[in-house]
Amino acid sequence: MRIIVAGGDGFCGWPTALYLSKRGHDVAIIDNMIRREMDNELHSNSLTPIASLEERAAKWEELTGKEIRTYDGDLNHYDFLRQVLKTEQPDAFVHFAEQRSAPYSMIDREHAVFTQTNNVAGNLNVLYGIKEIVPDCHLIKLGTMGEYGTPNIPIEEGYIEIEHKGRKDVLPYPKQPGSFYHLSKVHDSHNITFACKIWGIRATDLNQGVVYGLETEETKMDPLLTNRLDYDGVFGTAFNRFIIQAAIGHDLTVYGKGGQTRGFLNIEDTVRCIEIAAENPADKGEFRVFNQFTEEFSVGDLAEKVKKVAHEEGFETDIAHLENPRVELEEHFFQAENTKLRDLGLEPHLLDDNVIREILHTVVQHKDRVIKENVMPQVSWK
Ligand code: NAD
Ligand code: USQ
Repeated sequence: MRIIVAGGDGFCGWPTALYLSKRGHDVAIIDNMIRREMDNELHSNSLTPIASLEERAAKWEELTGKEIRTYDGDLNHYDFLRQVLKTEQPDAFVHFAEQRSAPYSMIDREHAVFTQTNNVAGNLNVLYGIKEIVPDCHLIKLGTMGEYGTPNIPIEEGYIEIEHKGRKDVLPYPKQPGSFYHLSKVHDSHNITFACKIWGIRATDLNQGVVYGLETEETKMDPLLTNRLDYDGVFGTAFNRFIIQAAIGHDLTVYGKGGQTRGFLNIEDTVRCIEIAAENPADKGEFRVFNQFTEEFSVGDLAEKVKKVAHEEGFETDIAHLENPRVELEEHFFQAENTKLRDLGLEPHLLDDNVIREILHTVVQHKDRVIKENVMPQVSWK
């Protein structure tokens, strides 16, 4: 298949592009490098040193003989996007290219407005581009489990059957997101639902949980192919942050009580889920929703798991319960469906001590790059 990976310079996008290329797909990347600019804005960095996208793609071609074409540009520049779609004629458009940090979206008005403009308008451009230029192309859109929030009933995959005043219907599952970033994903989902209905676009919304790990078989092939790894209080995510904190002897930063429970998955499963979605496209006019995570954990449990392995490896670390900078439930019911991707063939990489140990060993090699002032959370929801 001809596949565009938008956001293909990022944490999920880069390993996905390599994986799809390795599996024989013809891959092109769109990215405007804004994530690298945000590192500069935040005086932060990836824990791992990352090569430029051109260097990465050239190394991949040298090692495998497979070309990944790269387009440096913004989804919000519609003429640019149209041109790429005309040139590439993709069968699938994998859309990772959004501002993805909840704390970044909560810094102030400017960052909230940027997040929603970049994400919602960018996605709308993709929908128009597909309608206008490649109407059969399958949109594979990265959503988030956080669209659902933490309701006191089980979470379904996108839709719920409701009986009300003696009548029944299957309706979109209620959304109660917890940041202006998570809200941008809800707005995207609504726009895609509508576009599928009126134009007959085929789309899959992948409501992904929190991704952990960094390496895949492909990124390990050469240091120039290494994936980025975020650890700061803005872009770092819970589990990866805990492992890096253990490596540098920092207390593990559990926010509040630590009962916040989320869906998690290994980056090695992210890349496979995208392949599964691409190879099993939605029907024309169908807006399909998959919950993309493999296991549920509370952040407190994850911190305990990291602490245990870190101790075994000789790293002394404690768990700190910080005042929660976010507004969220710290103890709640959480039970979410995730059978659709498994039914299509996903065989999860589950979390065990060896997985934690392996990530810890990778992280330790780069621990001197950590900018310590960036580890504590600095963005408040209030
Ligand atoms: P990332 O920030 O590492 O990568 C996103 C990439 O998109 C960056 O390289 C950035 O430069 C690019 N980009 C952003 N806006 C763009 C635009 N307007 N035009 C072109 N390029 C643009 O993020 P990630 O962790 O790889 O996440 C990828 C996607 O997966 C996001 O949509 C995110 O919401 C979703 N997701 C991520 C996680 C996670 O744990 N990382 C979990 C669930 C969902
Ligand atoms: N948390 C801590 N300590 C930390 C960091 C986070 O306790 O040091 C807590 C948060 O308060 C929250 C939970 O861990 O309750 C998850 O936070 P996170 O920063 O790991 O993840 P989140 O902000 O939800 O966002 C990340 C990605 C985002 C994606 C989302 C999937 O950045 O792109 O959409 O995970 S989900 O959470 O399922 O919506």
